[in-house]
Amino acid sequence: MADPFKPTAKDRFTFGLWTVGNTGRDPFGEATRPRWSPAEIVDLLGEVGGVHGVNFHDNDLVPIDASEEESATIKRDFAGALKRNKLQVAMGTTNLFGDPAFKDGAFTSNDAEVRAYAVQKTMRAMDLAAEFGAKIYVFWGGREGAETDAAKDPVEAVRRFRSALDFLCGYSIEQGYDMRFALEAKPNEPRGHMYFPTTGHYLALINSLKHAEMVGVNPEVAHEHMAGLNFVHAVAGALEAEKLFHIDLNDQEFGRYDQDLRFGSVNLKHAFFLVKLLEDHKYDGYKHFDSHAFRTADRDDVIEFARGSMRTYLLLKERAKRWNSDKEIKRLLRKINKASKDIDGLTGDFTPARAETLGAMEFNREKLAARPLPYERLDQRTMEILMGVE
Ligand code: GCO
Ligand code: MN
Ligand code: MN
Repeated sequence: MADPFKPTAKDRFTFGLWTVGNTGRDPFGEATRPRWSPAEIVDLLGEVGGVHGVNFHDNDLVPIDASEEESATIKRDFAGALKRNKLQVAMGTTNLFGDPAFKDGAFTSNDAEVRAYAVQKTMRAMDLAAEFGAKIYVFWGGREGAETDAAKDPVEAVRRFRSALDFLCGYSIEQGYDMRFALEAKPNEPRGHMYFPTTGHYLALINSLKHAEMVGVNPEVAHEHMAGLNFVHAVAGALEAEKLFHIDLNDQEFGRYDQDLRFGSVNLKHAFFLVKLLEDHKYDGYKHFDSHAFRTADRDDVIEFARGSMRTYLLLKERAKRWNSDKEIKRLLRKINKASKDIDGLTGDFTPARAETLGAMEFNREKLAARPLPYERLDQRTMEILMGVE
């Protein structure tokens, strides 16, 4: 029998050049793996098998100081590797954090010239992403934050960020790129504090944009967990608002530095409810593994890391299906949900008549409080399904 947990391009799993290409360098130590060229990384992903596509920051592909000739060679090699490995470019993004020019932010910098340079760099990065057919463009404001609020008015920072996005939406429309933007929040790292710390902050901003319809979010497991929040609920908010345009999957211990661990490797229960949510709501966008292999990994182990990320997703997808069809779960769900068309209708659209009826109703608080909610049983059965007990 074919392995049911073997990914195919249809699963829409993607990896970034900077994720599988991560060299293991950290603030305390040098690289433990060689720097592979973009084409070599695409070959590695081809070897992994079942990957849909690859994502890049402008400077993952073309170094910031590359000459036109160097840039042309890199792009040609990269295009060749995509073709021979049958991989797409799924998403593009801009590096607005690495260069010292962005030491105090990009779109939110106090320096008008830095702000203009950041917008120009993004326009060029969008050109590059469009050249390779990317239709999703991610904005992660790596340096959009502060260590001291004496430096700038945070309200002004929000306005500057909005104005850059409005401009870049206009640029995408005018160029006919047909891109959708996905905004990625993070509470801290590399800045002490970021101006858009959670997915909820971005969901609120989007409604104030000139082209709100083309802008959504790119939530990341680790980022929401760093803030001590429930990632599943962050994604639920985005799904309900029809703004889940992209997702960054990885894992993270609560209360630690940004760890970028392999999806599902820390918090299996959270990962299960996340996969169940995405599958129940038929999320059909890209699933991007924004994580790094352990610093101890060599090339073979990086391949295992990439395979493991996809395999865990597919295993959890199967467990979610199992959960949805489980007799005991179904019985418990029926027991805990007390639907009533009549009563729900009453508190639907407001009318004075409904308010009058509702106002006159009598509720028996003791009876309501006495209703059983066997959530212990439900949660234990959930855990057992997760642990493979049939
Ligand atoms: C991080 C972020 C980045 C972004 C990437 C895409 O914590 O460093 O998650 O990996 O996702 O820059 O814009
Ligand atoms: Mn991250
Ligand atoms: Mn990310």
